[in-house]
Amino acid sequence: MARILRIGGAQMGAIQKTDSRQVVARRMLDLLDRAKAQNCDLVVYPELALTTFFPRWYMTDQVDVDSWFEREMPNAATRPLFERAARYAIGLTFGYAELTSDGHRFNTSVLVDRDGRIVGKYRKVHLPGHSEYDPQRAFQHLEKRYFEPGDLGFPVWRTMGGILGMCICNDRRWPETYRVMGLQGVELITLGYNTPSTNAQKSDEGPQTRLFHHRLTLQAGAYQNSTWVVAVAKCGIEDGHPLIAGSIIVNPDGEIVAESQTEDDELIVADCDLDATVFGKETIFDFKRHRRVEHYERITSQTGVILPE
Ligand code: CDT
Repeated sequence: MARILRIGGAQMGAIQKTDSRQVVARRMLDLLDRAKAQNCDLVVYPELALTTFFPRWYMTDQVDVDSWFEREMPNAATRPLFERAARYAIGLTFGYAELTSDGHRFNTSVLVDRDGRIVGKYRKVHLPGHSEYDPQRAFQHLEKRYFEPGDLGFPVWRTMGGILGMCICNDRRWPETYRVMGLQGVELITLGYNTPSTNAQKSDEGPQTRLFHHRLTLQAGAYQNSTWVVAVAKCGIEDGHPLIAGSIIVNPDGEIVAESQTEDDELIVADCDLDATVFGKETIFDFKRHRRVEHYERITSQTGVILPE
């Protein structure tokens, strides 16, 4: 019998600076209701789903910075989401800014099972951008200022009848992200993203190029590891700053099977047969038979490029 997970990709349109967590949570509940109407098993929301993409704003006062972070999960704003999802027996994953009890700040996502329990946590490893105000850029991207790199690696979890993993936004551009999960047999990777529609340092790179790079990396990661990949945007114009949409679900052959059509709150749905990952994992990407780790040593021993003499 096929192991089918019906996935709802809950794309979210723009969240403005002034929108409260409660207003946003109501939109997430509405998307959850749409997922319930379509019999989804798991709903995937974007990166930093509860707020505007605040790393575009340069802040020097730590009190201002911490106003964007969550100190516990679930909390007052998100408890209704956890409770309704458990009542519907639907799993969830969403991103938020996490402030730990011992003062660490991460760009985090959680995986919640059908009983409303957090069964997985991932903290973003590849933080893009910079840590100080950069007057050369058309706009700021200060993730390196506000977050520490994740300290949990790329775990996967047995849940909902499969092996699931998470990454977040910029992680999708790095082949190592998928391969580390691929080496644990991952069958479905979820990720949320906030990707500006233009390049702050290259004025001729616009949304078409951005969407091309987005699909290219997701499709390659899925194919090369024979896994499903579900990528969900927060998109539209946030306080004057456009973010790409293009939420997609990619099958283990690297083909797009569902794609959003708007830049608003929108649910994309696909039946993801986890057994469809098996063929690739046992043939062309049977890692045990075909990988040649004796030639890959540089990948973990060296970070930057070392040019030949
Ligand atoms: N949120 C996030 O990680 N955004 C980055 C922007 C970097 S510019 C390509 C991303 O990789 O989409």
